[in-house]
Amino acid sequence: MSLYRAVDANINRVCEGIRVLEDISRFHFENTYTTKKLRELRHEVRKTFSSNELIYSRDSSGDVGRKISEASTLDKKNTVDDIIKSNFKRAQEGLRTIEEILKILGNYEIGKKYEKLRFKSYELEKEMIKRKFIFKDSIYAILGEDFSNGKDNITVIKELVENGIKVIQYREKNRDKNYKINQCLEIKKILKGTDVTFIVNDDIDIALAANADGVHLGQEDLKPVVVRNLNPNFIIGLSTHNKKQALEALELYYSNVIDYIGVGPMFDTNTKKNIEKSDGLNYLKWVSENINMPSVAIGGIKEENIKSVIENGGNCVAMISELVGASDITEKINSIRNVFSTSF
Ligand code: TZP
Ligand code: MG
Repeated sequence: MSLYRAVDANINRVCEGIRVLEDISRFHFENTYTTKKLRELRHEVRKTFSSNELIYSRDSSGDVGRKISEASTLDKKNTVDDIIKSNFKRAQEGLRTIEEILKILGNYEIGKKYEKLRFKSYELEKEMIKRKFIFKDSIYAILGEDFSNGKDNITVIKELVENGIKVIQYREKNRDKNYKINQCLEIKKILKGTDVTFIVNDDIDIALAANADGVHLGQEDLKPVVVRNLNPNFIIGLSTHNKKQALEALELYYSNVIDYIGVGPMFDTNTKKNIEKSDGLNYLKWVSENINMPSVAIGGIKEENIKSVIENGGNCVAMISELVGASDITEKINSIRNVFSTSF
């Protein structure tokens, strides 16, 4: 039956598309997480429907579409993003064809399975294009040996990663550069192959040398536009403490200079010296209603007050002492997640 030819051709097309994405994920992003997910998806596409009909129906030399496809230049691509987009499209369109045809060939249930795979591919697409950074409903952990009860940053970061924390910032105010770069290089090794985003506070030189995912800047640090020019791929965060700074930051976000803002301090904290005050939760609420860009609430956030942060529009919360200073970090993360109902 000729329609089996279409199913056969589309299983191949979908698998080819996913294979391209897998290789981008593996060799370009070095991301074991998405590579693994894509490989699983490809195997599922292959094994969900196999029948002799498919092999008997195969006739690529007689395919009327082949000549059209070989002559076409519509598939020209310029960037990695183009490759990602077009290959997800290819996989999704193919899955849709398989699904529809199987449903009318008396394989309704298998058609439904392909529908599920198509939805899986939409999820994966989101994962792959968001540059690994997850802001929504997420804990943003910040390291600091002055606050971690004698534990060094390496020990702490291992615990954070084991507990599924996805965004981690390196912040050391009282250490020399060599100490910091050595730790950051070690951290990069630990994070290799994970989907954890690694941000360095203040030190652009260290962020560049350690090949971190980004930097977090204060109002007094090097101007974000200078940093953006140093690395177009950095995730750049900027601390803000009032409406004026947030509005300026929004302009920077629109012009692709920064990627997110810090909003705070929410509450009193002893962790940061010479802190610029903010209107706390009121400021956060205003930001959540007026500043349409990713933001991270920070400053004195604890398990007990996190609910109020969420109620005032916070969805990503940064913590230093509450996390790294916890006597049991695993337990602390779990109880925070209970309040926050997040798995990140
Ligand atoms: N920026 C504003 S408040 C703050 C920073 C870095 C300190 C946050 O630390 P903690 O221990 O979570 O209050
Ligand atoms: Mg700073």
